[in-house]
Amino acid sequence: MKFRNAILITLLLLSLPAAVMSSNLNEIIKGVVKHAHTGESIPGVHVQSEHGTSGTITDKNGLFELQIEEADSYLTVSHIGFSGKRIPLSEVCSCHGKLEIALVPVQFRGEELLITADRNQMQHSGIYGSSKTRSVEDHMSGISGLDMVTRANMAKDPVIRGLRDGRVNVLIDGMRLTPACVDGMDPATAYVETDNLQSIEIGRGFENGTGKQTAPGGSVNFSMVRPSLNSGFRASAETGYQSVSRQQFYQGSLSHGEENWAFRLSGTFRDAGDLQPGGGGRIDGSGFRKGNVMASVLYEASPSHRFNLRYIGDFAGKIGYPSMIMDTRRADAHIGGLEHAWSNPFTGVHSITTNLYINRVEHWMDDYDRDVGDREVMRNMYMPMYGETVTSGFTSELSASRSDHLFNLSLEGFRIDAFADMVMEHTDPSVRDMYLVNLGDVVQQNLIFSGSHTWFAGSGWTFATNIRGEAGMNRLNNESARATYRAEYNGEIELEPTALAYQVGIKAKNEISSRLSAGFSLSSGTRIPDHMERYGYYIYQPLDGFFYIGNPELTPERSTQAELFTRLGSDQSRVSGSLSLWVNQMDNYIAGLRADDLFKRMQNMGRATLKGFEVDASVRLSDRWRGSGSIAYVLGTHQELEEPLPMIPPFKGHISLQRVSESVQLEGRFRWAASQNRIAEENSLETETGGYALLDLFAQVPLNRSVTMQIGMENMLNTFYIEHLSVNSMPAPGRNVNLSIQINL
Ligand SMILES: [Cu+2]
Repeated sequence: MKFRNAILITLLLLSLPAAVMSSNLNEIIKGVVKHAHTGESIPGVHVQSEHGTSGTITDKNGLFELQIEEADSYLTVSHIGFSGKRIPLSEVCSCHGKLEIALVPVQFRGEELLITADRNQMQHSGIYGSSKTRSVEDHMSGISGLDMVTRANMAKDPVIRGLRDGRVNVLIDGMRLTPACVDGMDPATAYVETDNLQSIEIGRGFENGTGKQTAPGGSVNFSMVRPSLNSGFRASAETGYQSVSRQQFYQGSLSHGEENWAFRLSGTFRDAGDLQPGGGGRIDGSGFRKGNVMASVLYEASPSHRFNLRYIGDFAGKIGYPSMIMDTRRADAHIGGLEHAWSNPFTGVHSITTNLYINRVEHWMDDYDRDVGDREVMRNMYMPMYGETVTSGFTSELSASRSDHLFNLSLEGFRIDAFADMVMEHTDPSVRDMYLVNLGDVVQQNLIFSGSHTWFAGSGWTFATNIRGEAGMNRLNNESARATYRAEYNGEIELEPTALAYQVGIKAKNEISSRLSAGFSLSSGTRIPDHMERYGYYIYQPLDGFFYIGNPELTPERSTQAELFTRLGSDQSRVSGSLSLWVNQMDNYIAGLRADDLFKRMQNMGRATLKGFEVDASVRLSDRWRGSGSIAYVLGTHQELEEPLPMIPPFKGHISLQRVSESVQLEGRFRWAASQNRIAEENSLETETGGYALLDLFAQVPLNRSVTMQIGMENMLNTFYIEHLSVNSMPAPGRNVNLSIQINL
């Protein structure tokens, strides 16, 4: 009740000055924003007077109306993916008619990857934005507030503000994907190749998530490249080598675009050997081999209807997980989706985008290459495991605007079918094999409705509210799994639980001056337990070495978050930066409660609190030189257990210096992390890790119009270090010399 009152009072207080100041009008400017190359109008563009006293966004036809004050001298126009503009009002107001503003799309070298965090473009993603040899995880590694759980040489799991797994949504073009490995060897990042990426959108926390698919930790959405119309025939090829794992890399793509249809086909192959940690040596059995294909067809049925059919296939051979007790023998993923984009369906409605998808992931792992007679867990037993998931669903989003108001509505439905089992084969042939179902034909069905409203209220104020409702249903279909659960919970157990969840949030932002904006957000919501938390049985969690038993009767976990943020400058200014301070209080926190030295049972475990901050800064030192840096910190405490939350990333940051040019591009980077001594000891087993500092150097050299060479050296001093979020303290890569050649036709 207190919380709700606080929101109301704050809202009232905030809207007061806005109401007073907006009466101080002077002149109205009308205009239209167009694409400089195609002449198409651009909806959703931010138009503001310089002192931020008023602002608006363009409607479906790219039109806007803006009230300006005497004090204003410039109009700023900005939109993600376009170069911003600053227009002197002295020129604007004398022309009286409709102002026409042409925005030039940001010229990326090759097909450069755009990375945004909380909808702001991250400027320090490095010159390797156009290099396809870099894995997706590398591109995300410079984002403050985002960390990665490392298990092996590949496939890292994103952690946002200290939360991971079901608390972070990882989406591919808005599609959900459910890992098939019960040990987390196949996070969604495993199925995305850099070559197929247009952008990575990262949202930190509830409020900054990609809106409709928000989760308490945040979200990562990988937007895949769409074929472009009228582009003619294009081809690219790239090959590269990384010394640290003797990884060879080959990639190629073909695309063709006519007036109303286009296609793109691409393939990537990676073959990596054993990883070399800092200081030398090789980690035995850490190599992998993996191929990925993507096909995408775009068809424009009419100017307002576009269809995009796409398929991603990912096929991995043996992937070594030396820090775990088994390796992946094979992993296959098929991801398919059909998107329909309907632009300007009705007056005031910009677009309705609907996506239908289905994906299937299969995962085989075993320990046949291990010496099972010489280990502590499950000695003298081979444990081949199989997992399979099918995730199908739809999303439909509508975006509309009316004068200063922007509306988004979305409906999402998805279904997960998951199965996993294992055989325990004793090395002594006289002992009979045992069979265990880890996920007994689990079904999860969820329906989600969400809506958001953004109001550009004038006087530099922006207010946003959002609301989300979710209904979820779980089922356990496999008879033996049902029997197991009944026995585990003494018969009295609801095996087909249903649950409701909600989320509400508000956000207020004020442009204090043309260079500075600040605001806050408050949100509260619940999360329905996922299929693993409810029905995973005997799931080995290598993060803490326990076997987990699910709990069908878990109730939704609540998260209440507050954030203060301030942003200095914009993408165009010489100095820009942002600061976020946040706190996340989680009640009914879902975690495994230690039952004995081997088992944990999933429970709602009282209150956990996370708090932290992120700072990002970027400076244009000259026309060519750019500096940037970031730091991030998270503090996590489990109140009920009176101990730190496990697997919280250490205080860390980076500084980089870039030379941006049409010819030779250079980047030097200094990455560091402090030690992490706040570890869980009672309920979890965790080890402290020391701090480290690393130096990297990269260069990109165009050899001629179509050939570009990239060369780099990471961890130049070959420092030995262990990342705190690495599973079972697997050492991180040592000095890595990498080289790649890219050809664009
Ligand atoms: Cu696995």
